[in-house]
Amino acid sequence: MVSREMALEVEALREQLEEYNYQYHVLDDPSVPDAEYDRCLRRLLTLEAADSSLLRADSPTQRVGASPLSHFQSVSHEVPMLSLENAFDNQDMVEFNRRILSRLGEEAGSLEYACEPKLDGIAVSLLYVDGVLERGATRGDGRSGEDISQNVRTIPSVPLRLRGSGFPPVLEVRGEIYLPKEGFERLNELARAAGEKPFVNPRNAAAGSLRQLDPRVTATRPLEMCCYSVGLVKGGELPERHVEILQKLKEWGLRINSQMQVVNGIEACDAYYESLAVKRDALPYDIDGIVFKVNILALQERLGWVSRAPRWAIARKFPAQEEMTELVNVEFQVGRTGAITPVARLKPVFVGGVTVSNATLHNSDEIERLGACIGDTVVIRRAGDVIPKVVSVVTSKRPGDAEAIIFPRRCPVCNSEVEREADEAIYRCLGGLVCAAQRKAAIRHFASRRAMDIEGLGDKLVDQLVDEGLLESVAGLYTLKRESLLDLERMGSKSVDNLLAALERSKHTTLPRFIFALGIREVGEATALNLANHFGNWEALVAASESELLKVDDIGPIVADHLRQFFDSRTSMDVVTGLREAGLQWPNLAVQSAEGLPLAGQTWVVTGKLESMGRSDAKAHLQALGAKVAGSVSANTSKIVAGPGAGSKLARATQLGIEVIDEAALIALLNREGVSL
Ligand code: 5U1
Repeated sequence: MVSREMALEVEALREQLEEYNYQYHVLDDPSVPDAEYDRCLRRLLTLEAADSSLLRADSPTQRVGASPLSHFQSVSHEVPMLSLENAFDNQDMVEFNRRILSRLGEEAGSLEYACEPKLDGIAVSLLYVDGVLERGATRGDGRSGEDISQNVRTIPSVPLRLRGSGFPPVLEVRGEIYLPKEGFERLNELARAAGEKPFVNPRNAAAGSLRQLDPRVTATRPLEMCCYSVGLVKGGELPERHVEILQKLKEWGLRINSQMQVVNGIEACDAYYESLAVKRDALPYDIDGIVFKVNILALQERLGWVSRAPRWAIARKFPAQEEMTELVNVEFQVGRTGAITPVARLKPVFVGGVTVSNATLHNSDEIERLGACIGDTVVIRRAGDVIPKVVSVVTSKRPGDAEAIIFPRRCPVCNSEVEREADEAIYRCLGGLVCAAQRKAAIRHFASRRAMDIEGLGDKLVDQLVDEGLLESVAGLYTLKRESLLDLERMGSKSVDNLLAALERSKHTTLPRFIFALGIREVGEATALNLANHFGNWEALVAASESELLKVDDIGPIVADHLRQFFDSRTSMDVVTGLREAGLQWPNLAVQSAEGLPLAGQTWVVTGKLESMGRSDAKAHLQALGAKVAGSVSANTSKIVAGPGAGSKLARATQLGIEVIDEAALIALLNREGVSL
């Protein structure tokens, strides 16, 4: 017999868990760490296990209750799930608006449009009867789809029971199930680690996850649901405007898109499209366009629909991020550290808004995984500023004369031996500075803006200087003769003077820049800054033992080893001597003790995109205030600064109950501490 107290506690726990879920998944504003959620869930599981009469299908414990299916049942959509007409430019939008205005006649004027991103996921329908999730189904052909209720129930942003009151007794909600970018990366990292084939893109991963017959597999996939309309509605009243309906869905516990806006007139639709095009890459999910809908339902009804698409809505597409093209050849590039990267030479193809003719193939493991051959038709993906990559091979289109890709046994530039380090997917040329490719890359890095900032020393000039035998190492830059520079292509006397002046200016540098400019493996700007602050001068740094190096913030055994190798190398240190003899100088730094500084003793983590200052500046400012800045979140982390796109680090911090601040709060703190930005 269940006691009244037990029944009340079960009810209270369910309500509490639903509230936590709502805050986390719908409002994006969790109020408690994950540990508290888990504690309540465990307590509820214990109580329900003690007496099965307490169990209910809509309990938060019942998300993964069901056993695997043998197949999915077919379900018919009483109200068909429509698709959308596409617009590819603003002219198509103007036409769309004109058609609507002419159908509606005079009274329409400047129409109200609801605008929101079109998520690149899988369209689904959720059926709620008396507020309880009865069924989840795929769109299928729009008239009938598959019953994926078991899988849909595992998605935390799908409420098993609607919140509040006032929802129609029968309410079918429609939307997109998708994998956020971060979840997709995590899933693929796990797949790679397990030696499995990674997913090609987030959409395929979401589709594959929903197609699982075993809901326990779906439950491991970080899927989310975002709602954009209603289908079948019986009983009850819904508001008169589309966005008001969506606001209601949000009140009832369903996730809607936070970018949604109502605008007046078609020009404003164009402005919305352009503003989202700029934001597109920073959004935590993939979108393939913007959906515009006539906002007033009475007008939607008057407009009706034609051949499965409503006349009152349209999707204006962004340029495709994936296209097919031919893999014409594979070349091997040697980088600054000798890493050999296969680069796909492609038949030019327009993708993601630009013409792409090269794409990275990463390493030999990736070529093997793709199973690519020269002559293959391949799928290229270019999202935002990301380097285009080959994501898959269309094997059905393989020509009879396709050729295998053979990784070179010797360096394609200097013919030195090539080595594959244990646990590394990368082959490296062992030629060091003997290899012209490594020398060129080292010089380019040395001259780059964040290193020695030598204006006028472009890539083409570096190529010429090395190829003509005028430059053996970065030290040689400072002994270049005016006459030999004048002999080079595109080098008039003005360019030569400018370059010589830039070289002269660069001699007055800072210790962190100098350390960074040397291009020591794994020593980026932040590490160079840590080293400079810790040791204060070059001599102390060079004399530091491996164990002393390990005391520096963020330096582990691998970086310490690379540093020692550099300092122990005769060739490297000869280059440094050459640079100092040429007059390179920097002020020594006071060795900083964090003691007494405002953030002394604190460990911070910076993650996501920081719009105005960038992560490396944020780190440098925090370190200047005495904080340690770590690369990963642990129980020792004091605070985390999270910008848009923050993923697993933010999730872990939330789980551990660590305080999270955004860039604005960081700037406010830096201002309070008198840091000039
Ligand atoms: N954001 C959004 N995506 N999407 C897809 N709204 C939207 N509306 C759709 C579809 C297929 O269809 C309407 C006709 C409800």
